[in-house]
Amino acid sequence: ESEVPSFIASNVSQYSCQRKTTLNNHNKKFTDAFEIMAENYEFKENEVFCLEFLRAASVLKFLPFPVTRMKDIQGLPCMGVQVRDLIEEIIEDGESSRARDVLNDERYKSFKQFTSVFGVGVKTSEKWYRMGLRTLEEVKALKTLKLSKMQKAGFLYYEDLVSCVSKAEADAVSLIVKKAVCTFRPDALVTITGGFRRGKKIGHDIDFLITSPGPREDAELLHKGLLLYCDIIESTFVKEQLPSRQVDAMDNFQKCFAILKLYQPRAENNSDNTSKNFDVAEVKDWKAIRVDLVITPFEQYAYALVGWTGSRQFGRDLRRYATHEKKMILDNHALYDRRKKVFLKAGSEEEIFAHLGLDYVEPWERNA
Ligand code: DCP
Ligand code: MG
Repeated sequence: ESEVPSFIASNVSQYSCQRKTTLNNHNKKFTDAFEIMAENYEFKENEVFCLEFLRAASVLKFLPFPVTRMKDIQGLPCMGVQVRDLIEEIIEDGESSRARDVLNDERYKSFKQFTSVFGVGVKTSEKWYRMGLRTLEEVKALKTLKLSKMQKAGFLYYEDLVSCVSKAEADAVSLIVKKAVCTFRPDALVTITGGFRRGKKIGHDIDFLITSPGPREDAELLHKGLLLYCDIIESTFVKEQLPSRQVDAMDNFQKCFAILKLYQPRAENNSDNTSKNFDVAEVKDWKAIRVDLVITPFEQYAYALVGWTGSRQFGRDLRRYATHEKKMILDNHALYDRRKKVFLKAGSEEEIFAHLGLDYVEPWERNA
């Protein structure tokens, strides 16, 4: 007799692409703890344990009620021993000592700081940590340290980039990007993807998908104007190539990890700037914003849209579902049916779900 009578735990799919997960999370205190555990395992490059906690978090995000007793999770998928222990602890003590230990762990704290810099991932963090570095101050002070162009930009605009992007800022940037793209490609289609497409009110970056009908891909598009930092990755997609089987593989679209200079009126939100900067004339009237621009051929647009809308966990489960339940291979470019040995074309997200035999899941229900 759970709070929601119609809810049957054993009917919950292990795949988040068969669940509808909105942003209305009734179990945040559990999922926050799981995500801390997952991140710690990610820093240790323990993918199996990392995914175990991410899958469990995703199941609890979907639950239509808050978990208050162990009985509430009976019959649910992805509830391994580690996960159940953590849930039990949080039910009993209101918080998890294991998650708290992670938050206080020296290595975790250093990796958390290091990876907060644009261009710094687990590999670089590992290297810095082994060198004895523990804080960003120590990294910055070590003048002999060789930084990539991306990392230099990451440090230069650090404060702006760690303060998240708001929906209003995303909308403002969207107008700018659309205007810029349409000046030389009037028929281009520019779509916000990522968290903002799923209805999130804040994000760490803004993701855009750009395509235009017709055969020509626009290499020009990314090679101009308005960017503070831009790292252009050229397309490496080869026609007829099979979708990648790697779970978290990068796609091969031409893309640009950029930092955009968003001018904004010096309003109240710049007040902390004023207090640090006594020279009022110097007050900065712009904010650095992380933007990902992805250029896709028109016929791959629907696949790219599903992939870049995420969530990351939703995407992982779609691919896992395709592989294990349908003998198909899915990536951000295509869907390949291994039995029929054909590529399945799709002009919309709905068609992709239909090819996979899945009920359509709206973008705002993909917050797995
Ligand atoms: N993605 C992808 N391939 C990549 C990078 C990302 O398919 N190489 C997908 C998974 C993500 C989505 O694109 O769900 C957007 O990536 P983000 O890291 O920007 O994630 P979100 O937009 O979901 O979150 P945030 O609010 O942190 O930006
Ligand atoms: Mg994003």
